[in-house]
Amino acid sequence: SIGSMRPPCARSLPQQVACLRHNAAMQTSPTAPIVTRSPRGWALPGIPNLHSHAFQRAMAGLAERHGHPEDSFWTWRETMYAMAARFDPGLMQAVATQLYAEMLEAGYTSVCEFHYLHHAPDGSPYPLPDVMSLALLAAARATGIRITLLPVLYMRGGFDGRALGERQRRFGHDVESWLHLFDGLREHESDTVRIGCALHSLRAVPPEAMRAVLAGLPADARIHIHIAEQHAEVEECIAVRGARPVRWLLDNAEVDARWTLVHATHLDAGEVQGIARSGATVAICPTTEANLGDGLFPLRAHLEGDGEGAVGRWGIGSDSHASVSPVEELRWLEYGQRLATQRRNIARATGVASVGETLLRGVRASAADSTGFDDRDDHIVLDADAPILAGATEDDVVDRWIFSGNRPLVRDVTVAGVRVVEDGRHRYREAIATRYREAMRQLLA
Ligand code: NGQ
Ligand code: ZN
Repeated sequence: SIGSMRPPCARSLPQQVACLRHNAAMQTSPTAPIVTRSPRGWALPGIPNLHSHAFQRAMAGLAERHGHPEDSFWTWRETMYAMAARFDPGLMQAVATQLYAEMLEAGYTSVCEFHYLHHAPDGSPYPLPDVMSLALLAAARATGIRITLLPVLYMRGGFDGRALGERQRRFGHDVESWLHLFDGLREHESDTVRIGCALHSLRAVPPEAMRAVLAGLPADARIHIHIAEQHAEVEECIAVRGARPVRWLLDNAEVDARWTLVHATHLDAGEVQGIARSGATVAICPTTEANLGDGLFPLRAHLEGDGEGAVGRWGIGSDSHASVSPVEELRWLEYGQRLATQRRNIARATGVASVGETLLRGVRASAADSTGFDDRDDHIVLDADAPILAGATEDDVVDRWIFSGNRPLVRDVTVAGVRVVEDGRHRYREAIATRYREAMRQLLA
């Protein structure tokens, strides 16, 4: 509703500065080329993967059978909980290592790991309470991917404040124990490791707890939250908190460029404008949102923003890892809109004719704010000798990469100065896969 909308910059000074900087950046038309010809092929910046639950890689393709006459997100979640229940730190590390190697081979150079599988199966903390987090950091280190590890605060089973269900107990913290975990993990920060904050969802975090955690964070911490993914969640939020989820968040937290809103699928016009003005990034996960039957993110409206120059910022995530491919996420982001609108070339930005380049520039524009990394020197190289790129030029190579064929074109990947993928293969591909097969044998036993 227009009445409850805040003016764009009625907020603290640092936020106003961030807001202005963000608006200025978005209005400048791009000048520097985003793709260059290098001796080994076409060099592009790396793609950040803004949303991952690594353990779910182990169930990709295993929830595609009728189990219930009305299969939905909520029945999928039961299958997912059953898989989560089987994990221990060693299995987590093996699965995440395989996943991160696959991400690098596909062209992702960083991952925001939204991590909530913290405790032993009965819900009690492990003797080393952060051992699951350490397993994820070890996986990232072994593969060379940058990781923004987001330990998740997960406290309740629903908006009504009910306790966590039996299979959710592994996820739970109170504010104090979460802050303790966060502080300990911060000591692992490095060139390729950032620690941020994740609030699982408005469902799982009561308002007072949200305020307490946000007040306890350092000023530079990135904050990610699942929001407005399912209609049932929107309806419950209205019933219990008197507002739609995104509206409630904008009105109850100082949402700014440090924030990443994951999914944000179900929005009204005021929420679309509010997100654009806030400077927050939306992490869109097209293949998972399709797989789970979430609904379609309103991309065009988001890119148009508030109509006064603040445009929506966004990135992509592979989330449940039904697919591990930036090509597929970006392709389906655009295709979903075409199918729904019966129009073509939906992703648009001032000064860029190419849809592929618009998409690539879009994911780059939010990268640092969402991940916390300066990853400008990371790059991927596409195989210029691939037949499908025959005759490509700077002007069309990104469109060809995203919108033609299925052969993986990523030849090399360099992260923080290290070439971790060469000729399409992660340098430790075989050893990592061997360990992963053994982990899957245990998980499926
Ligand atoms: C998750 N995943 O936490 O893994 C969620 C499902 C929930 C996605 N929303 C569980 N894709 O939201 O409660
Ligand atoms: Zn998620």
